[in-house]
Amino acid sequence: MIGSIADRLSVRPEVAAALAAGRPVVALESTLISHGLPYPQNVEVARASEAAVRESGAVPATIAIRDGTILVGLDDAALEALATAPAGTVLKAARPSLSAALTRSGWSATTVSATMIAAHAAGIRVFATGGIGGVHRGALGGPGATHAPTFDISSDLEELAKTPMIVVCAGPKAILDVPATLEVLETRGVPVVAVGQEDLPGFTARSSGIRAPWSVPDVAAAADLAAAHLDLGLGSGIVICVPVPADVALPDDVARDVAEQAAGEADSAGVHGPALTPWLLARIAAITDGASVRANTALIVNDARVAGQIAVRLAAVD
Ligand code: PSU
Ligand code: MN
Repeated sequence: MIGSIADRLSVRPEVAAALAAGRPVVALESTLISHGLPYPQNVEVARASEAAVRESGAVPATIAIRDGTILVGLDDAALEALATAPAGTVLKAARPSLSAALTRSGWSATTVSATMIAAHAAGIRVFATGGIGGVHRGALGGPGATHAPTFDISSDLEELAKTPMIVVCAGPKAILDVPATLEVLETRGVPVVAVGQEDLPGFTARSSGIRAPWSVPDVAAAADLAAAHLDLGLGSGIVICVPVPADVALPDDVARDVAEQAAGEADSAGVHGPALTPWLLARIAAITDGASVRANTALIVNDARVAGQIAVRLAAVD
């Protein structure tokens, strides 16, 4: 037998020491490195995210899987190896593919769901990503649908329902059916909170065009609400949404239009399953001539910085 998740963890000494002393730690995911961004932007953003967490006063722990072990905290050589691994060799590991990832050799990158599982097992409470996965367009059919429902709903949403963790992002990815994603999160007991604005942030755009279920004026208020949510022991996670930095944001209507165009093309091309999200992100990068990648990298680093600030505030009141 290979043991439980906790048995498979290898926690970097710096991270283990911080956790043991109650100092702030922020988990970072690795699928955005292997599947979400092109090289070299992927390794640059991984390094910059770690630096942003440190500038906030917390310790970063990028999580990935290598040769059957869940690494909680990657050193620079490991980040580079993951970012440069030949296309197709890195498995995208989510809750349903964790057992496969842990029983094969080589690299697997962890999505939001798999990163939450590993981070929670390691005792980490705060996690930063770019945009959470959710309900894909066409997942539920509906008016105007050209085919039967695909039921493509990210395992990120189920994980948020059952793993108590603070997830900092720039909103659900704009490629998704955002209203349906919010409805699922509400049903499953996951608070979704916008920071500094009433609108739900729209991933590479400042606004999704939808009002957020809840909003708070600043990061400190977000941290306090998130701490209260975890304290109550409800079992679910909480999503803190921080808008992409204004200087690189795509205009709201552009972000929505390209997402719709790319989703239509993916449908025609028959792309589905775990390959869909990476395909859409790459297609949108091409359509926007790299502008979406600039926004995506900036928002990831910004989320890491804010997650660090939240982790610091949590550690201070413990
Ligand atoms: N945020 C980004 N880029 C990404 C992701 C998040 O800026 O590539 C990844 C996360 O790992 C998330 C995954 O869990 O996309 C969602 O994939 P899917 O829709 O197949 O569940
Ligand atoms: Mn899916």
